[in-house]
Amino acid sequence: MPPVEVENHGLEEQIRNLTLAGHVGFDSLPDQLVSKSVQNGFIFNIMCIGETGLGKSTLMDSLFNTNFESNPSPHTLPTVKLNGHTYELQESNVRLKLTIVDTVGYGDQINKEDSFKAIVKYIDDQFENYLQEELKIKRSLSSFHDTRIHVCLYFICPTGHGLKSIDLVCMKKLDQKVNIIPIIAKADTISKTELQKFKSKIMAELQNNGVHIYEFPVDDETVSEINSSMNSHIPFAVIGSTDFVKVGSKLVRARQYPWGTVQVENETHCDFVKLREMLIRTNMEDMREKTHNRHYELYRKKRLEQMGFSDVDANNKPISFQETFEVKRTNHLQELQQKEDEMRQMFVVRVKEKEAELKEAEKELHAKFDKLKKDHTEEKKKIEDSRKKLEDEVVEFNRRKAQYQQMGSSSHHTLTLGKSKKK
Ligand SMILES: Nc1nc2c(ncn2[C@@H]2O[C@H](COP(=O)(O)OP(=O)(O)OP(=O)(O)O)[C@@H](O)[C@H]2O)c(=O)[nH]1
Ligand SMILES: [Mg+2]
Repeated sequence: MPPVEVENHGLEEQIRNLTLAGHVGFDSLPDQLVSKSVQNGFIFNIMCIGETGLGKSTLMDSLFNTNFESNPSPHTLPTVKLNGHTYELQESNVRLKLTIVDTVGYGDQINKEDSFKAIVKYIDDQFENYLQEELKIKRSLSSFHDTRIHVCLYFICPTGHGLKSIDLVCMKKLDQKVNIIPIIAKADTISKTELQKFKSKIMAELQNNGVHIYEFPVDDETVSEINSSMNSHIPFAVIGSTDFVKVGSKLVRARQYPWGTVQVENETHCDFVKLREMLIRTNMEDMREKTHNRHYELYRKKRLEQMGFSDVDANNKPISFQETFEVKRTNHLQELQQKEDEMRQMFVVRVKEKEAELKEAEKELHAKFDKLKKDHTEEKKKIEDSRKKLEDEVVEFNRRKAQYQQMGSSSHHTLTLGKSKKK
């Protein structure tokens, strides 16, 4: 057995409980942690998924009691786009960097089944960015703008008829990647009795399809009571508004109808307050933590495995990152060497081929040259023959010419004589 293990084992057994004789001061650790966190500020990223015009922007304005000044989206986009905006908010001395990501054109396409792809890609991209930062030699995670989505508010259309197939497909695709809180949008358009049935129907459908939504944690006793009671109210039926109405002496967020007024923050009118309480005031840190410890961890594990890293080797024995890296490096070098050898062999073959080709061409050229030379000699011989013939003819011609001339001069006398006789 390696000595290190023995030592560790010994150490564990040696831990003893001691009582301090007086105040030392490390009980201030939680305070140090709080002040450090406050100094750094917090990051929270929300994704709103829901059909166009379902009240996403209005609800965000209502939740954070501000005006994010978002523009309505068109209904005619060919694909779903994700649109993120980051805001710096401050409440007392706590700074919050809030990012709201909106799905633009969700559910507007004819083929709705593909709507989730852009969303899945966006969520994975944010995980990937974080992973890449984490894998850097020189990391700066404390100043890194973490854009991983901490919560996804899924806006359900208040039809009263249960979930649409796009809702189930999308939530199923996302449930291992993000904390999903389903909410019934524009809940003022559905009656009180219908709402209860609608809620149970939605929960039954989610359960039947194995969709895991985010559950408020009940393991911390300070919030377990409220969280478990709130879990039974999911999906929250919410109403948003940018209008204010005077109730008594107070201005409250409300929607006014010819027959009456719906107050956003009135718990008998809708679950808006419950959502705000759970999302912002009670469980924001839990969602940040679950995103990091559960969803990101899963992504990281898958990605590292894809890259070929593992905690155990082929024989199920623990293997360190360093060892895996060494093995990969050796394999890589071997592959490189093999490739180089192959290339070299290929090069030799190619050179030989080229040489043979060249030789062939040379041979052809020689043959061509010989033929030309032969043709040339033949031609020359022919010409020579014709010249000889011509010369012979010339000689013959001259001979005849001389002969004729001779004959001519002898007959000339006769002719001249004859002529002079005539005269
Ligand atoms: N009845 C009712 N209407 C609402 C509610 N919330 C918003 N609306 C109205 O619905 C319309 C669209 O609201 P938005 O908040 O712009 O919706 P959105 O989902 O952000 O729309 P896009 O960003 O264009 O996809 C506006 O006229 C709002 O006044 C609600 O709770 N109940
Ligand atoms: Mg909007």
